Amino acid sequence: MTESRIAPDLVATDNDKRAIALKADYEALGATLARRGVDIEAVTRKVGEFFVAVPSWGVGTGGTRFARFPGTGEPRGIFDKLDDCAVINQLTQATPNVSLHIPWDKADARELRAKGDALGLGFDAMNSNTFSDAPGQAHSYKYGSLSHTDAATRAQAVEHNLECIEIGKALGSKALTVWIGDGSNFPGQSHFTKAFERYLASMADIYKALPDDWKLFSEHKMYEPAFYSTIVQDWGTNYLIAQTLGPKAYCLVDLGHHAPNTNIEMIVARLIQFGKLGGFHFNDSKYGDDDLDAGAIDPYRLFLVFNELVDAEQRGVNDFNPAHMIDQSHNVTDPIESLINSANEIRRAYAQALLVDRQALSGYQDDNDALMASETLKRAYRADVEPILAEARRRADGAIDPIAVYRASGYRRQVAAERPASAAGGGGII
Ligand SMILES: [Mn+2]
Repeated sequence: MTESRIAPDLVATDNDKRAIALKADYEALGATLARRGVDIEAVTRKVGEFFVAVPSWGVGTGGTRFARFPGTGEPRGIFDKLDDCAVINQLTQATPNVSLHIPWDKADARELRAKGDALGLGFDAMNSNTFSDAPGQAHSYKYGSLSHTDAATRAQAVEHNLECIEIGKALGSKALTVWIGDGSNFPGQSHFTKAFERYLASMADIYKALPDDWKLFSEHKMYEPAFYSTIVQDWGTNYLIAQTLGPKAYCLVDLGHHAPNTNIEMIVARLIQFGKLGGFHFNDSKYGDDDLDAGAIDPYRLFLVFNELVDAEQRGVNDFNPAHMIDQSHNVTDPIESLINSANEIRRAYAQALLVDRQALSGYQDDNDALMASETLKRAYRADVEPILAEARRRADGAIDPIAVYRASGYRRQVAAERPASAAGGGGII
């Protein structure tokens, strides 16, 4: 029996209040979609089976390099974080897995697994950290980690990744995500080729230790913390890494890790075509790696990314099983509310992409009818699929209106009484 952090009665009572209106909205949408030849039940089923992993670091308040303004009742460690993640999953029924970050979430693996089991949570990809120094570590990562000029520093960074794999094995995880901050701040500071050779050699050592049923995700990011050059700066370099390492290596696309206006959906299509799309870190951005909530700035872009994913799914692309993870920093909102909303926005983009009339789209593409091709996408995007999302949640015992139930539950007030205010805490952004 799964432990509930919010009383199931509270969810049921709130759902009862909203059930009649939802039924009417769902039936009206169902009739509209039926006229387009879309079976709403099939869409609702698919949406209910779509899940996205929550990052453990996302439930604490984030910050910028200027300051961090902690909220109340912040999680004190990984066990509190798992409680918060369980609330998000209880209300959305969309986030049954948590992505851990080592060393921030280091704890006894048996205790972690027992806590996850009790809360109905599993563990998604493990994330290593060689972009900051852990207390007492022998070699500093100030000048890099896996690509460092010093062999002992590289070996230490490799060793840390091997430890992440070991912890992940004990937790039932099946993937390791590697993001490094390695790069340079000045022209001439680093030899591009030699540094990349060192990185590839280190990654090959990690790859060798990867269990056969695991995947290795490398995550590219254009800049920050390095401001002149970055070792894994874009999807091209990322693709070279995945190709060089072997079949268990894939590229991870963090939506915020690109220059403004980059055509990310096209990058996604390319990686799918060549079998190297590992998965996503979902978030949104206006200028840089802003780590804003998914769909908050450019929901159409999120839809266009999902349009490529659904296209691949429906074409039956071989071995197509990308990982879906959220990677955000919540600086001005309650992180639980942001993650609830983000999970819903990601499902919304998926639902809208499922509505695209792909046969019509293909015809317009063949006929070079640009206007109607674009309209075909817009027509799916304009559909208000909220009744589908709400119905999928209701059927899984989630909340029709998860934010309303969360606010009514008083969960934040309750944990604030148990968790003393802290100025520090892991507010990492990757
Ligand atoms: Mn990321």
